[in-house]
Amino acid sequence: MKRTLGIVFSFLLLFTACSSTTVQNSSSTEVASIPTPPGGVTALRDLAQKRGIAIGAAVDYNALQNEPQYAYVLGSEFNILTPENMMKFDATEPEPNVFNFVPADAIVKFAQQHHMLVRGHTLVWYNALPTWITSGTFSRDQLMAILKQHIMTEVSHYRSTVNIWDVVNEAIADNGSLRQSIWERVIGPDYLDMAFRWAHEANPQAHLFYNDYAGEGLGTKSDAIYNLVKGMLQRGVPIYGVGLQMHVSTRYYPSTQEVIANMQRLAALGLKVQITEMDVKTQDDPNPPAQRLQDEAQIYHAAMIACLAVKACEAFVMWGFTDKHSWIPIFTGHADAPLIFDTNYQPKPAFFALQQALK
Ligand code: 9MR
Repeated sequence: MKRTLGIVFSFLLLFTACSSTTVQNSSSTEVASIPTPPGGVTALRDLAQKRGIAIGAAVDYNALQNEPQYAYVLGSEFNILTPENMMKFDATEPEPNVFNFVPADAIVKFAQQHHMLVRGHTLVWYNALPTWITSGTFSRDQLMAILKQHIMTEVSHYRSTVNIWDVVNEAIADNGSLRQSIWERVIGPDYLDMAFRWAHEANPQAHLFYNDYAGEGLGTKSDAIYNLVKGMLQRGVPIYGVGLQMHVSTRYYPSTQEVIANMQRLAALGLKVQITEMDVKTQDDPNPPAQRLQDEAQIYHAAMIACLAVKACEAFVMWGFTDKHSWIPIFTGHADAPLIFDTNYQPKPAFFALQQALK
């Protein structure tokens, strides 16, 4: 399968790439042609491995199924992946107690075939819920039973294949308070502790994360996240780390110093950190396109430098890898170029900036 994709992609590159170099994949002895700079370098995953971190991307299931180039670049450049949508509540339990793991299983199989880790995303979120949850009326005990069953079933299903879980996603509001959600309203604030305990019960080996956005640097929200996870540790909740999503833009991004300081204070609690969803929005940037690409590259570079500077930072994951498949144009209604490969799967300045940072 992989060899076939490699051959298909090699032919494509013969026609489309301006520069390509023959490299050897880390996972096998096969040789394939992938886009590399003129000097020729190893894949990002090999550079990252030498620096002791994993590097990866969120996976669009349809693209993985339908585009050989997508699968080829994903499997060649990265050693960790996150299913973008297929492990969410609405995808995995569309009807009460009816579970569907078919798409997520296919993504996990791809990861195994390409020697990639999987970040399970996500067990408890206010969003991506099936209508039977959002329009149902449940007592506290009923909703606790539903959530426990959901978490236990999903984590158990992936007990031998998925070792990292975003157990709770985005539970803190932008002002630092606990975000309102069906879980918070019906169960109460202790739904977070419960979720981590149930996930741990289903797979005691799994590394359990709290994951959120806009809390990468210092400020109200990152303080709230810090206090939340500190409280969990004090209560003996089995939390392993914090996911810093890193959805930033060329107009707003936290300073490297702040990100390092935030990572270090989390590490001082005994937690690991991962950059889990990085992308760089460029659509609001008044600069010419070439300048935006340089600014974007510099922001990726700085985030990688922050991760490499903190021993507890164990992974650098982007929310996709090609501008052809990003949530940002869909969500904002405007074209954008937030990732490290362009829409033709050619590496952008941001790709080379990550390479440079990893060297
Ligand atoms: O990129 C995802 C998009 O395709 C989905 O429609 C959306 C709702 O499920 O979720 C997006 O991913 C989000 C992630 O799960 C959590 N952090 C923010 C991401 C971007 O919105």
